[in-house]
Amino acid sequence: MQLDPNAIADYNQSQLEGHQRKLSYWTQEVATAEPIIRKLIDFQIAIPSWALGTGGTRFGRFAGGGEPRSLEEKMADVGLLHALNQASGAISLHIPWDIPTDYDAIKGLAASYSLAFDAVNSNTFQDQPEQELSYKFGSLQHVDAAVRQQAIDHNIDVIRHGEALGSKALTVWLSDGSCFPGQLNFRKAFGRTLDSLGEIYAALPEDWKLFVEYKAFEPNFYSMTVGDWGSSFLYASKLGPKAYTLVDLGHHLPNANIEQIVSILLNEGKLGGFHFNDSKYGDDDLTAGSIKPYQLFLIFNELVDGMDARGMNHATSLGWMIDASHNVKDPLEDLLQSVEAIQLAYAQALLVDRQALEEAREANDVAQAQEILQDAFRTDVRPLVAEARRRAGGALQPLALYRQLNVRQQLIGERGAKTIATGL
Ligand code: RM4
Ligand code: MN
Ligand code: MN
Repeated sequence: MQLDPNAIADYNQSQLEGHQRKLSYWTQEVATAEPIIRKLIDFQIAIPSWALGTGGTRFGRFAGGGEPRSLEEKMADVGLLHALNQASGAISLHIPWDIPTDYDAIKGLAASYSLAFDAVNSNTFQDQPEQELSYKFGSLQHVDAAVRQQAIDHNIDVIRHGEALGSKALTVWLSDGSCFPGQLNFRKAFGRTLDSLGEIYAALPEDWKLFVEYKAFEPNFYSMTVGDWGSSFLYASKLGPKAYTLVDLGHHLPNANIEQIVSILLNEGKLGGFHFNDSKYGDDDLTAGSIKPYQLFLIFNELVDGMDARGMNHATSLGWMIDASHNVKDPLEDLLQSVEAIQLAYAQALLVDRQALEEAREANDVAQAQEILQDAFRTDVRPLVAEARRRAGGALQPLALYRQLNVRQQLIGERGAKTIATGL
């Protein structure tokens, strides 16, 4: 379905007075309001194709209605999100869940929704029905060279799909590792993985990036071959300048200081991409900012600081993506909430008085340094984010309008009440 183009304008008109009242404080009192709004307008967060259906756990999956049945319908869903918030202007495809059959038609469809193709993702963590060799004991690390070759070939195939669509990056997330002590020779597993990644790297087009995503545990529970930022950084450094580390917020051990990790990787020029989600325990894949919004802000604080220190463009230098797949909410509502949470954290980070913060640090004024950060975090920046959306042509309150328009009901009418999206 396409949104009625007048629906957003009519809705915004009905909300305008209240919005302007809240915004007037910003436009009258805060000198940085305008540049922050402009940065927010530029900042786009890619939507992964696998987040458009209801997720599940290994105990079950309770599909919602009107889930997209094809790549075309997944793109239509991202098109809806982008029409509502003007901040979800890219889709990230997972191969083989989303293999395009007609590239031109898919590219045309993307253009009609103003969507770009973000990083493409390979999948060697599942066996596919027609696949010859199994990944049960790993893919790029496998003891059998034929399995490694099959996984390498798959990744190169994913690059070719991405090239045809205009993607500029390949994300490799490996489930490789071991479940029991003694199962794996760590040194050999690292070496084989590095060699395999090297072959994939060699097949990258000149202007592409390779993102090496790490994860501390699951599905392997004793060791993960790309288990932390240190090993990802090592692979990326050994591979070369087109290889970067990708940070997925849910892929750390509890209480890890992710903001410090981000700061160091950025400073080394090796942070490439980001997967946003939130968690209480592990890779929970909950809505960004739903559990630890202060942590999300602290991460953005380091991102803004580190990108500015290197003169990087906030919107285009790194790959920004949501990677969440929760079980109980309408996926589109969830994604609208995630994008908003990310924008709020970004806007708050832009508010931080960096000069005052540095002065407090140099003076060892710990309380003042904390005050400066918390002052930004406790500021209600929702009017700024809403204004950025309005100026870009989106809805002042995307979730409220989504509900008012009964979008889910319309999707169920179009697609049926019992549809299941490919993906997790
Ligand atoms: C993994 C990881 C990857 C994602 C898959 C679906 O846990 O986060 O980024 O592609 O899930
Ligand atoms: Mn991820
Ligand atoms: Mn994950």
